[in-house]
Amino acid sequence: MAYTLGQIAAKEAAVQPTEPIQEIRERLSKAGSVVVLTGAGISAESGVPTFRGADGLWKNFRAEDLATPEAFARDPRLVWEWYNWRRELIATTQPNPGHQAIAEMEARHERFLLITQNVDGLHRSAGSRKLLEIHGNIWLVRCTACGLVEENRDVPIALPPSCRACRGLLRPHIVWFGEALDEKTLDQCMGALASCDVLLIVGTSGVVYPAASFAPIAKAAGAFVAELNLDPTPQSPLVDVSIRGRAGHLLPQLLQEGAAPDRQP
Ligand code: BV8
Ligand code: ZN
Repeated sequence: MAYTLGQIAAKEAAVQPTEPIQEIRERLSKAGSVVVLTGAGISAESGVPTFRGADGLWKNFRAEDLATPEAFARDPRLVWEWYNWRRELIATTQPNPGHQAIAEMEARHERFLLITQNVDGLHRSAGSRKLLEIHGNIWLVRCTACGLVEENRDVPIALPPSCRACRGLLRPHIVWFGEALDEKTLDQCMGALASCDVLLIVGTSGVVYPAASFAPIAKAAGAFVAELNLDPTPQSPLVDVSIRGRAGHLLPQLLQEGAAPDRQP
């Protein structure tokens, strides 16, 4: 039987391996439970510098040098000046289409959890509520003497900041290198990773633990794991699908019902 050119093209299209973005879209549409893990890359398009990329320096300081209890004990004013600089910058930023797409994903999935390493608060501003900020939040301060935690949106915060309850020295309510994550928060992450059908990892270099262990944990538990990231990462070879690209461009495509994926501009 002779096929027309149109029939041949249709047959070829039918056997094309689904585009990676289409595969993730299909997995999400069938998923009972979805977990999303984000890092600094999702806030890059909002103007928030990343930690390790090309622009990955915060005012010429490496996070590993200043985001530590030792640095704060040695020079609390320097650490607070660094956080004031970041607060001032983050205060001028808005969520981008990547943050908004994840908030929409939460609305579409009954069982959903967003785990973010970011401290900028942009996911909450975009409407995400089923959210664990595992490294804390730059708008929260904690008293080093009595442990009081409260929101403080002063930009800049007057230095040295003191606790309104006991006058103790305040610190950012952020998890620094060498500090343990909140146990309950970590348990919630582990529970979600052990039972999710899809783990979507967006905008993280996958080098900071324990977040860097979440992909293999979910994979071992049987989840479909996908990565959306500008650069390849140590977890790229481990995941089922890894797509190079900008979060603000790729994430909204995951929400388009059945649309043909458009190519990177
Ligand atoms: C813990 C808060 C145990 C600070 C952060 C030696 C001594 C002590 C500890 C360790 C050690 N060796 C290893 C460790 C463990 C350590 C660790 O992992 N270190 C690394 C550096 C090796 N981890 C810890 O210390 C953790 N705690 O292990 O505790 C313990 C147990 C009991 C008792 C005591 C201790 C705590 C880790 C938390 C550290 N705090 N942040 C602050 O922000 O002020 S981590 C910091 O890095 C940020 O939170 C950030 O989110 C995180 C990870 O970075 P990324 O988000 O991935 O950002 P990065 O710039 O690296 O990558 C961005 C990616 O996006 C890039 O790949 C880029 O290609 C991509 N991208 C860019 N633009 C876009 C994009 N993608 C898409 N679209 C775009 N437009
Ligand atoms: Zn206090």
